[in-house]
Amino acid sequence: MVALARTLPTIQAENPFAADVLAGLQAPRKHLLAKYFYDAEGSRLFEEITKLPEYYPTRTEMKLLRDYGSEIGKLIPEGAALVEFGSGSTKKARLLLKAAPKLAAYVPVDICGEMIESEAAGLRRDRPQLPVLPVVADICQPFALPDIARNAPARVGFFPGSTIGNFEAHEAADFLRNAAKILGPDSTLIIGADLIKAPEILNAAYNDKQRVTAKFNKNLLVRINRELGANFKLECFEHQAFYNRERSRVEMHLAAMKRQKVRILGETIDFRAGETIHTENSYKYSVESLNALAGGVGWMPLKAWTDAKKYFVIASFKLQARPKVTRSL
Ligand code: AVI
Repeated sequence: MVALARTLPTIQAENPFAADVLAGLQAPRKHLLAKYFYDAEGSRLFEEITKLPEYYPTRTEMKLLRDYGSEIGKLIPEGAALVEFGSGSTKKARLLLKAAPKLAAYVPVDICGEMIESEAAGLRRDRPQLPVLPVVADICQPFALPDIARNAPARVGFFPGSTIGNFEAHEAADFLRNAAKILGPDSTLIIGADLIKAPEILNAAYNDKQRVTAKFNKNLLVRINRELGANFKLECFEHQAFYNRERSRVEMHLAAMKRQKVRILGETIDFRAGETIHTENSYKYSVESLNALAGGVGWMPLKAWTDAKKYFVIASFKLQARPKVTRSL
């Protein structure tokens, strides 16, 4: 019998996870995409991370929303639609919704349908007057808003959690352009981002004593073993996370502790001792660099709120009206 060689484009069409993993592990610098962390166990581990003493971002952003919620809420006009990008849990939106009691709709958008449907059900129970209209979509791709949100007199986007930090600069700019198209002219955008700070604090946040972040990182290998039939030996890889000052980012890697071979989808991947798989970047911003990124694609900075230690920022932006092209006679 002739074995049919399945090409990378075929695998890509059938199973993008398989194709991305193979391409990443066969690249000269091995890497995996951070979006694949979030299977059921990865999402559970991330929830655990947000409660760790060393991981300050979630706690700090929640406090900012509690302290300045009523001020931030003033950016949401009566009758507007609030669109949350990559929402997952509604706990942050709830703090904003408190300050914006009369909305046309709250539209949580997430790739994981199960999660937003169950969160939406909870919110509908607590706010029966508020139309909660989840959209299952990739926030980096164009998608349509529900009619109520599209026809509302105003739209406000909300992108908390410093998720913007997990994008490369060009991806962040693409996301911001996509958000502008989805929200439309005159809209407002509220973004939560982690700020540049002392390396010791950043290094501790991604190397917690309980090793939950290490488990979260290694869970990617568990997922690859389970879903793609690979044979990664977890005890042969170690979690590494460090702040790269030149690039203003925390990098996460999985380092091979010795020379080894791993089988995956009929391929053999060779690892040198110490060689790493780069699994995540978490970019840290300054208020100025965030404003420059957003301003560069038409989002003009309004107001920004930071905590006393300047660990985190919630920044707001208004979509600049496109300059009218006047034709000279
Ligand atoms: C989801 N994201 C903003 C987290 C971060 O801090 O970049 C993911 C994470 N990775 C390790 N710890 C938390």
